[in-house]
Amino acid sequence: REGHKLLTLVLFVKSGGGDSSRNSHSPRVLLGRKKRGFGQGFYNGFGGKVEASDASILTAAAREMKEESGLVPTDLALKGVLTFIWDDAEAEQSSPNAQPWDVHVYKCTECEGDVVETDEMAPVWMDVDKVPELYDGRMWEDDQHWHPLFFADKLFRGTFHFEKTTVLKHFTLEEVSEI
Ligand code: 6U4
Ligand code: NA
Ligand code: NA
Repeated sequence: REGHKLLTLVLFVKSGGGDSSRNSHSPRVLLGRKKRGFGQGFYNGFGGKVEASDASILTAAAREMKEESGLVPTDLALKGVLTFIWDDAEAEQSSPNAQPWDVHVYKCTECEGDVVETDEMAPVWMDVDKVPELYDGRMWEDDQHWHPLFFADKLFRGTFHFEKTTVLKHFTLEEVSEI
């Protein structure tokens, strides 16, 4: 949308089973604890701003994934578009969140390369069924709302209004048939 900043977010999901060292057959997701910048301290997927030099939003997502995790995604699928709005006075005065963001959320199921820790992200594999434990303040507050759709492989759109950068005020979220 015009006047919105474009960003990406990639969650790499591996199906469960086949690993005898694990008790759980839950699928796993690669999260990163963000070490700097916007959302510092939160566990999240990998991503960032779409740059003018990116050929597409999808290639921007792949670029950010490589930069922040060392992995090159070979299978990315768009699952959702999330709009984030900050309407508190504090946010209006300061970038980076003075204008709404449209975050394109991708599911990755295949990557090449090895996971590395970067300046931006400390990666960690988590059982998907353990992710809700992080809804105690270690993730963005919106995640607990759209994760169930994402991990059920649904398509979705949502708008989340924040105040004071990280406090969710209200939101709308819907499953959609195409995106
Ligand atoms: P720099 O440091 O300028 O290179 P860049 O990596 O381009 O930044 P960054 O890391 O600030 O961008 O992008 C923010 C990341 O956080 C994107 O992947 C989107 C994600 N994000 C932002 N708000 C979010 C929210 N409320 N919930 C969520 N992810 C969010 O799940
Ligand atoms: Na980033
Ligand atoms: Na980045």
